[in-house]
Amino acid sequence: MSDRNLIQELDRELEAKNFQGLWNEALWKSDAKLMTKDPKTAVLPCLWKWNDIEHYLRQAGELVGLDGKVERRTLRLLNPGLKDLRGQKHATTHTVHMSVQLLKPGELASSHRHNFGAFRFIVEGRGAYTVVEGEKFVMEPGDLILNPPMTWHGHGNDAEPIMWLDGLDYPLILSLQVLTWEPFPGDFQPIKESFKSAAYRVGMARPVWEKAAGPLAYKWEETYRTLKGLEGGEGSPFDGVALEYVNPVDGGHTFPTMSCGIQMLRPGEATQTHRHNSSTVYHAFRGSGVTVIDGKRYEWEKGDCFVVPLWSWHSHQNQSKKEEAILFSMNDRPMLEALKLYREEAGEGMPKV
Ligand code: GTQ
Ligand code: FE2
Repeated sequence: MSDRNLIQELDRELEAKNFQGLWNEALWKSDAKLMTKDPKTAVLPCLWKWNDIEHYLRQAGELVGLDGKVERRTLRLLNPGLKDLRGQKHATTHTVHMSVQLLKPGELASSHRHNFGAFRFIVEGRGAYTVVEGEKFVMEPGDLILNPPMTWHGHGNDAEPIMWLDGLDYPLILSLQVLTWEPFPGDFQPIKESFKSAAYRVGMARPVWEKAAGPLAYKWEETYRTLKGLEGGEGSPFDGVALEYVNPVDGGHTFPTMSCGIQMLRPGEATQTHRHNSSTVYHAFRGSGVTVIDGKRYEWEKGDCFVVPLWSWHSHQNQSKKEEAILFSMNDRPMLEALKLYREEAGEGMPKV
């Protein structure tokens, strides 16, 4: 027998015993495709128009009730690049999910808990509320409400139709194969009317008995005041007047897995190009502009959502000379930093918008 045949025979024998030799040519060839100087991702840039989101969500609002069979009325933003990947669930990026949720007046979305983290960023409508660990958080446009892993939560609405963004680290938790989910015994968790600790949890003086971050809300009024206060300053060359929603418990990222941000692009402001190996999902909260991703223009207006995949060159521009533009965003940078994998590069001399 030739050496080649002998190797093939060896490979077959190894396979039967759950081994694999890296000398296997086909294997090395497919591995070599991954061994590149720059990271490779299946995540594609994608833009979802608010017109579509709103249209389909309202349609679902008429057709789909929250009757116990439907846990949440949410529209998921699916990345077209992840659809056909074998074994990979549909998601907005490989690590995070963004959905838009509609809750109509008179509706209750039952309480449950899970070990994936979640946040709500309110887009439209006011007066509905979410109950997290018995604490009632009234939802108003621009508010960010954190729903840490394993906290019980349900939503209620006795006001007007409301739409908000759900940000979830679900795809990561799923790929780690540790996902858990439980319904609340008794359907909706009662509100602790007398207990309003969330309001006191976020200041410079904090309760000593709380070791982990509980639910909390960043009210739009305060966020906007900070943005406006920094308006006359330098800002970030890549992001304009950009803020991270810092977690007050440890001063770190919003979640151990996800970071949320809000950035104001001043009238006519155009940022420098850069790239990093975290991916970002954006939502245009105010104004309109264009984001150039690897040389391609993505024009966005109020309500639109879009993805900037990891390692793609990108820059933003506010196209209005008069109005400010405000982008809300989420990214998976904390996951990469925790693993000491985070990298970024400035695109010196890269063409701008
Ligand atoms: O509102 O609790 O978009 O559990 C996905 C999973 C929303 C929620 C989502 C959830 C929720
Ligand atoms: Fe949930």
